[in-house]
Amino acid sequence: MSLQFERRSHSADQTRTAGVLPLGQRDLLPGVAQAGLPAVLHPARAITERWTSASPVRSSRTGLIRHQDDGQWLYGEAVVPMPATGVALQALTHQLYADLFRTLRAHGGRHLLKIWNYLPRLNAPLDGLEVYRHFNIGRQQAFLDAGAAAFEGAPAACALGTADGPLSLAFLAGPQAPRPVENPRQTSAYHYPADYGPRSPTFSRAALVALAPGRETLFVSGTASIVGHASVHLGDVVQQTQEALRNLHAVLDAAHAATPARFALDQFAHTVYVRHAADLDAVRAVFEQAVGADSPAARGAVYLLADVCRSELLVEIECHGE
Ligand code: 3EB
Repeated sequence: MSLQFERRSHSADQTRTAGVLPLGQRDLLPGVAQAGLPAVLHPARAITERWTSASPVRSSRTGLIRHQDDGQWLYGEAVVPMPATGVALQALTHQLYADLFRTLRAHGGRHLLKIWNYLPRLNAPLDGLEVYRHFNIGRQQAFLDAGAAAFEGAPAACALGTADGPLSLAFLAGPQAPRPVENPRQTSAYHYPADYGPRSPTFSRAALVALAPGRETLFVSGTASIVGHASVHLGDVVQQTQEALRNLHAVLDAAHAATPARFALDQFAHTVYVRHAADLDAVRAVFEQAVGADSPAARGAVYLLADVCRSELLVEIECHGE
């Protein structure tokens, strides 16, 4: 059975669609960060994103995770209040990911494909350590406890910051382990030196999976202006966007070494995270120049207002496509 992605922009009152229960859905609103999701900067409309399945979907709950399952594909999500201390944030992150892995085991050992993480005040210090670094401690420990691949073979992911509100995550899992893809221009995130935090992030640069027989899909993690493990083009949002695009091209090249499928960035569904709303036009101009202003990628791209995992990074792009 196949899994489909669709993205629609509409006026905010048209959010609910009658009929099929989607495997997963999220509603993004212009100007308002809600339910732990970043606000839409462009297009200035509400956006509904849905993962739909051809099979009937069952909803259930495991600990903090609400999930929908069609027997093959599984979409889970959690929205929880942000803890007030670093220790509590580590413990909550650990609990969320422990419940996530419990969900996968309870469904016959499903495999993570892609995870979306959103944390309030991502770059702010909390009890002497950045919020994102506390999160990485809890996340990595849960991967290790679950015997899940915390290093080579970790799923694709992104982790972004909202101004305030709850912490949220969502994930997609499937029947087979995806093939991880790394980027030769970038140090694997799970091998970042300790300067970036006591525990490394647990994600691969991309994950390759067949969402239908013979239909290979590439989930690309949040991709920023990092070369090796260093942030580059500090203070220059145009060059950071160009560098992120070079990294995306490098990830696709690396994927091509692992599959006969051929991916094209101008056909992918992109989410572009912009730290400062004032940078939207500059980022968009670079992105549209790179993929072609009339391409499906340019016409379908959604720009969200979000903090990126390192305070010096101004832009991050995630995408998927077949
Ligand atoms: C980076 O390459 C930028 O912690 O799950 C990108 C994608 C980033 C995923 C994560 C972080 C994460 O390190 C930040």
